[in-house]
Amino acid sequence: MNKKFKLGQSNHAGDFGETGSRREGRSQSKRRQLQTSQQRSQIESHDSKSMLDLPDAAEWQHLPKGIVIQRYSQWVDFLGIDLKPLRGTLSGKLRGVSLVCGDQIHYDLAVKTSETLAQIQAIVTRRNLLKRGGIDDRNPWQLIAANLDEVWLCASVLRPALKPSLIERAQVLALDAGIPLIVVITKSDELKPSDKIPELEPLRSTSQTIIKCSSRSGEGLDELRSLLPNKRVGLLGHSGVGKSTLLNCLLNRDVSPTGALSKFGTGKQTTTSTRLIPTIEQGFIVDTPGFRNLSVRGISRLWLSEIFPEFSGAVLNDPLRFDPEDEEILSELDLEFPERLQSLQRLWSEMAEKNPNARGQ
Ligand SMILES: Nc1nc2c(ncn2[C@@H]2O[C@H](COP(=O)(O)OP(=O)(O)OP(=O)(O)O)[C@@H](O)[C@H]2O)c(=O)[nH]1
Ligand SMILES: [Mg+2]
Repeated sequence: MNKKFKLGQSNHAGDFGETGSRREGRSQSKRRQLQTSQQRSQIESHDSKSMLDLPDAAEWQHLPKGIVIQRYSQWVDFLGIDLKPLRGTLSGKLRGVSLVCGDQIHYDLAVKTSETLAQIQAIVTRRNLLKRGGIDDRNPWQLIAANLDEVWLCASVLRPALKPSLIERAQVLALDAGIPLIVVITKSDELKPSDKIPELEPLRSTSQTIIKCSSRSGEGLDELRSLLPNKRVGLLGHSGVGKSTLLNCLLNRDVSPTGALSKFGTGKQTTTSTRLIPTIEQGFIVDTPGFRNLSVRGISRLWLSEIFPEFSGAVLNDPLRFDPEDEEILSELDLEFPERLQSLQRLWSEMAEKNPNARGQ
């Protein structure tokens, strides 16, 4: 029986078969697939600027506007007029553009396929874009969500344990995106009434808003619910801190699956993709998979002075000059929370690992 093999995405697939043996064809096919993927990666290996640039949407303004719920490799789910969920493909000219939850788009109902009802023709200029540092030089950024009014950084105290460094990282990313941040301390029912959460002391001495809540006892839920109407919120936090449970409780319906805690640290989140959920009036919440780390790579160090206001310019300019183990230096700096020097040093060093492609940072 003749075995068939696929020639992949090559535009020149028809060149094969007429010449050479099947084996030759196969290796050529592989080579071409590699070339094609290299060409594609040249388009899509976004340098910092092209990754954030969007084609001009002006000529598509006559088309209806939607908002992205979730991006898949082949199509995009979005809310159309009257918040109707629709599935669409991306027009060819948007190839290589990174679309994220919360993006506003113009869609055309005249272009359908058997699986999709519309084609997305343009992305409206973003009001803001929440992103974190990328994992390698090919991906300077990992985009999280666009057009947010607030970021809620969720952190539990005990299970999983509170990591102040995650809060500092979220502060950096929110500042960089120009989005206000609220720190939401989840699972307060697990704490003794006497537990004052000393880990939060440094934050309390700043203007950072902190809201304590529990999806079990109901503490803090009314306050959070009152923030929802017309508000576009991004939910961030480690896996298992109770983001999706909180979302379900706030909306009194199961909109996002929740899971057991045992998998914390394994990298297996319950929420596996970033997804936008409509809330009250024009509001929405973007639920995200728990992050193990929020990288600040490539983000400007200038934000550090706002997150660490207790340090002088001399320390902020070069924190590594100061030995955090040296009692004399610590007493000279007169720090109420000496451990903050190490936090500052960690972020400062990571920010320096600037992506060679990142411009204007
Ligand atoms: N005690 C207590 N447990 C909670 C609370 N909220 C959530 N949990 C539990 O915490 C576990 C994780 O909850 P999820 O809502 O799935 O956590 P998540 O942050 O969405 O996790 P990922 O989707 O993996 O990022 C579940 O077993 C919940 O029942 C709470 O307020 N109190
Ligand atoms: Mg979840």
